[in-house]
Amino acid sequence: QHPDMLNCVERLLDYHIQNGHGEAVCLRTFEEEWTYRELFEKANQIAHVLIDDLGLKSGNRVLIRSANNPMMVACWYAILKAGGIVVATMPLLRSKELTTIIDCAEISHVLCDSSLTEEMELVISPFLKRICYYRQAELENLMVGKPKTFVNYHTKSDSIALIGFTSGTTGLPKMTTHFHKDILNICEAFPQYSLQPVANDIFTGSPPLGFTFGLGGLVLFPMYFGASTFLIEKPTPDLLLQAIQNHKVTICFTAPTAWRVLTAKASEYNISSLRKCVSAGETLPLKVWEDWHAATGLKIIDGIGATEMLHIFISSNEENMKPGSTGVAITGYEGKIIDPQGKELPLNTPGRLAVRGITGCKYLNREEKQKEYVANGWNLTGDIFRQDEEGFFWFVARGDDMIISSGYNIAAIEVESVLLTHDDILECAVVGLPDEERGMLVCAHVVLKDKDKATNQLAESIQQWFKEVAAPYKYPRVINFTEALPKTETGKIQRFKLK
Ligand code: 3SK
Repeated sequence: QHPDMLNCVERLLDYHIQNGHGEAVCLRTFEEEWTYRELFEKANQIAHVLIDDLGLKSGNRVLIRSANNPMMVACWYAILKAGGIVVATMPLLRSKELTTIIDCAEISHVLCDSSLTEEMELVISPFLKRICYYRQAELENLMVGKPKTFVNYHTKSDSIALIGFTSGTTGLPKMTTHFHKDILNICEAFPQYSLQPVANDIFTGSPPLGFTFGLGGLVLFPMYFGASTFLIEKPTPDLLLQAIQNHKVTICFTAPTAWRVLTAKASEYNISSLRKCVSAGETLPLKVWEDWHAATGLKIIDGIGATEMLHIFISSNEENMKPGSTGVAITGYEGKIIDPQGKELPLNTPGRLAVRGITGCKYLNREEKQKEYVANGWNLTGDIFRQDEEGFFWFVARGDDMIISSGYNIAAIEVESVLLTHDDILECAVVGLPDEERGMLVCAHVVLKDKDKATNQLAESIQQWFKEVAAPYKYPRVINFTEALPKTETGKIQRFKLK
C-alpha cells in the first residue's frame, strides 16, 4: 500500500540521503563512481535546469536518448523530480523511429547524450520544444551554479511516471504507461522473490535502460535496496565478465544469448563474486541453463516480463526452481492458462498465458488494443504456456509475430514496412528463423520488382541500407529472394508456411 501522494524518487533516491546512506557508492562504470549523494545533487541540479532553463511544466513528456551511463540515470530521476514523464529510448534508434516516438507520445523535451546527436538532429516534430545535450555539452553548462537541493514535484502515486514503447505486431507502436506506485511495486516483487538483494550487492547487465527489463534490473532494484549498479555503455560478453571480475559484481541481468556466450568465456575470468544470474527477454533454453550451471555452479533465474507489465511476473528462486521452466507467478501476481474464449484450461494443456497483479497494462490512446490485452482484469501476454501440477509455467510458443533475437523484441511487421520502402522490393514477409546463437534471426522473404536483380550483392546492399534507415539490430540477417509469397484466397500472407 502506498500513500495517495507519492513521487517514487523519494523512496528510490532521496530516502538514502535522509537515512545516512549518501556516501555509499551508487553508480559505477569502468571510468568513474558516483555516490548516492552525487547522484542526488546532480539530479536536483538537472531538475532546476528542466524547469528554469528548458521551460518544463508538470506532465510534460521528456525523452531520454542515451546509452546506459550515470548521467542518463541522473536525467531519469531529474525528470520525475521536476514533475515530468520519462520516455527512455534505445540508443540505436534512427531519426525515423525517434520521430514516431516523439509524435506518438507528444514529447516536448529531449535530453540526449551528445555522442548520439546525429540522428536526433534529423527529427522534425511539431511537439518538440527543446533538445538539450549532455556530456561536455549544454546541460552541464546550465547545471553550473544551480542549487543542489530541490523540492520534488508533489504527485499522486497513481500519476504516470513513465511511458514504455512496445512495437507490437501492428503498425503503430503502443505506449504503455506506468504510475509512480508501479515503479515501487516491482521493487517489492521480483527482487524480493528471486534475489533478496542487500546493500553490498553490485548489479550489472546488458539490457538498455530504455527497456524496462534493464531499468528495473540496473537502476530501480539496486537503488531500492541501497545497493550499487555497474553500468556499461556498450556491453559485450568480455566487458560484462571484466566488470564482474574486477568490480566484484554479485548480480547480473542479461538475455539467454549472452548467457550462452558468457558460458564459453567464463573460465577465462574469476567470477566467484557472482551470486545471482537473471535471464529474461526471451525463453531460456534448458541447454544454456545446464551449461552455465556446469561451468560455474550457478543457477540462472529465468523470468518472463512484459513492457505492459513493467517487469517480471513469472520467475523462480534457487529454492523453488525447475530448470527448463520459466517459474511460478511471483509474489504479487497470479497466472493462469486460458483458451481463446477466456476459459481456464486444465493443467498441462497449452494455452494463452493470462496474468494479473500489482502492475498491469495501461495503453495510452489505444482503447481497442487495451481491450485485447486486458480482459476481465487479466493481462493477455500473447505467449503460449502450459502450467504443471506444482504451478510452474512452461513456455510453448509465441502467439504473435514478434521475433526475439539476442534479447531484442523485433516486430515482423515493422521490418516489413521498412523493407517495403526500398526501391527494388515489391513484396515481403518477415519471419523468425530459429538460431543457435541468437535464439532467432530476422529472415525476410522478398519479392523483387525485377526478379533478375536477385543477387547476393543486392541482398547485402539491402541489409546495409536497412541499417541506415532503421535501428541496426532489426535488420534482416537472412534475405531469401522468392518469386511469390504464399497467400490465402483473400490475399493474406501465410506466414506460418514461411516459418
Ligand atoms: O521480455 C521480458 O521478459 C521482459 C522482462 C522484464 C521487463 C520487460 C520485459 C519485456
